[in-house]
Amino acid sequence: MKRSIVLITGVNGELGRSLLPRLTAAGYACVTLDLVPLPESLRSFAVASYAGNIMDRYLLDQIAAHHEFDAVFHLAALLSTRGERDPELSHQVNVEGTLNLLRVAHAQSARLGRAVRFLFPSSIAAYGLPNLEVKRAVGRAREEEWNVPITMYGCNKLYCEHLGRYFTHHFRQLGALAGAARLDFRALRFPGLISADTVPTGGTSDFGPEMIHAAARGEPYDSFVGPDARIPFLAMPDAVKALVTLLDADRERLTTTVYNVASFSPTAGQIAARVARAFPGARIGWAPDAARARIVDSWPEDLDDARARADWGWAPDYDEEQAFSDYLLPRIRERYAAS
Ligand code: AKB
Repeated sequence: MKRSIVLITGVNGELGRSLLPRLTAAGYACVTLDLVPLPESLRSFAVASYAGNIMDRYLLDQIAAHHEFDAVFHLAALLSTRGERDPELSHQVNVEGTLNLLRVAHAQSARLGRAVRFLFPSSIAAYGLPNLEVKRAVGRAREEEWNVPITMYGCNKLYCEHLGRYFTHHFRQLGALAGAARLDFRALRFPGLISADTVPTGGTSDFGPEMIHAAARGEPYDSFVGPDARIPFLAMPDAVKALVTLLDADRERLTTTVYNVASFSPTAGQIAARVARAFPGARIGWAPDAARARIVDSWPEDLDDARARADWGWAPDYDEEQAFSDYLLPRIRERYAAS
């Protein structure tokens, strides 16, 4: 039987590196795209890999002409801290790049005569809370609440959620082809992600993973947020599980195009305490950067993921204790012992 083809952009990022082997193991034929070539260690997981820019519309058209993909995982993005350093570039990559992918995937739907599924990692950054008092009062934010982000990245993600909804339900609604096959856009609002295998770059939730990896390497770490800062996190295997489960979810059961997913919500101080217990020599200091800490404070302290649970059976495998004891600590120890 012909394998279903999926296109993954930004495959060399944290999510992509974990998702690619998982999709291949599930029987998908993966075509990858990233600015830099796929590393040797991941090549065997892809049926074809392209090094290029998502701004290159000609390249995207070429990929679509050569591969009849049924689904796209559009992971390429500039994260929130990087986006604040260059907001215009953030808009180009995160919005114009996404629009290019939506256009290509939409055309592919028309060619195949069926809706291509477009999986989009959105973010907790789509929320914007005005101050800590409101943040504490809100607690677990629902998808439609507090959609007033304070970062360029958050604005980009929120707008792209709307673009995806538009391409799925309203594309060219006045045109003769208004009823033709459309896209099937599905977004996940991820909290901070923590992987045992990779360290993120350019994000503002990076203080969590940076703290853990620095301690495992025996290096000192000064946190850019204070010990009371709190946002939700998800262990990387759960993020990958959420993407793959949403890919396979029955369209008829989906009541929205955007779903929160979450698991545990420690403060930075609680992460530091776990790290100190696991690595007794850990040297964690506090050197809050007011601007980055303000961004973290504008994100909710938890996400209400009731819709994902009800519509497509979302449930994380790792709570905070399991994330550390069953996944992060054993794998990180092994990783740095080997290097
Ligand atoms: C970031 O910090 O920018 C990302 C995110 C929360 O989406 N990790």
